[in-house]
Amino acid sequence: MTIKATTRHEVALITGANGELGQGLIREMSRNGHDGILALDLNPIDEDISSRCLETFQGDILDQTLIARITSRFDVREIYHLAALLSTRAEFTPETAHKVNVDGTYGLLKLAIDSSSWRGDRVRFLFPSSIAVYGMPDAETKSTWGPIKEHEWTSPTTMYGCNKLYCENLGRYYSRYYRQLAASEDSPSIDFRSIRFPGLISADTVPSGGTSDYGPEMLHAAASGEPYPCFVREDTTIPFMAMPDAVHALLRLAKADASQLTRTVYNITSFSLTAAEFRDQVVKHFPDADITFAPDQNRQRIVDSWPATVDDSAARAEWGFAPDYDLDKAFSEYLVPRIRDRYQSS
Ligand code: AKB
Repeated sequence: MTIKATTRHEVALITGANGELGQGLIREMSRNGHDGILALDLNPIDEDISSRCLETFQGDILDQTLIARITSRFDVREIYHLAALLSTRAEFTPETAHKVNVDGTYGLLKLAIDSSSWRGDRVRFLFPSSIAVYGMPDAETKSTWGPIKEHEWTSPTTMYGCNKLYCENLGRYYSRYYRQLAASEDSPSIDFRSIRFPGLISADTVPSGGTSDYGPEMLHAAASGEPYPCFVREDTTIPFMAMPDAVHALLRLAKADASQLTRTVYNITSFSLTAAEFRDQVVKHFPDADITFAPDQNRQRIVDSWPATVDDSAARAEWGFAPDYDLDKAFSEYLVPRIRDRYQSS
């Protein structure tokens, strides 16, 4: 009788798989021929997404039994940990946000370090962070500072920003310092890589729970013929990026040669503009758009604490980050045609 060795399928685990970034990432990975995508989300996973995955799980990243079931059946080589409560939603339920954003990430880092130890090889852990880790002290500093570097003004004012910043540090710890006092030199470690994204704009999904959402919300409202009262002032400036560039950046950083990377966290950006300039772009393509400004002082304060521009020179130099879409191209070649299709066909 031959006894078969128990082998587990090598997979990339994607949490928050049904979210904006998750959907874009899974589509791109499956287009690239990835045959080991494991999707996990609290909500049911869209049919179009699940058909591209080896297997999908509906459940909570805090559910240790579910995580153990996944590791007992699959050899997790890579983790794209996208699940999170975004900045606005997190302010309404800060303690829950801490559980999901910090405890959830901690559990997955533990999974990664355990898998690395079993394999004798570092599991790669991709972590989307955000401009929310920054906390500009006042309007004068925000408008005069120039592109912010990764180490500057890291005193966030939101629970979400604090959570992301701490988890970036945990990731760096598990990458470089875990068991630093152990007698043995070969303690396990993970290969943690993180990107601080600007506000993301997708043509396929409407964002929810973020504070940079006013940009994409303006556009989706205009395309669907709805009026939109924008919740920030006209002069509010933050950086944005079209979703395909965000997806490509994550995959590019995942593939980068570790020897080229000097840090675990990188800023990236495409274009910065004011909310009024965003409105102007929308009106250029949807002349009937009904966009007004009705600032919500509380959400305004959050966006005012985020930088107007970021310095992404390290990402460009070390792993070749270069966005395909500038402002005009993002609207005319990606957002507007796709959004028109979406609302015309629905
Ligand atoms: C949010 O608004 O919370 C996110 C972000 C900028 O991190 N989109």
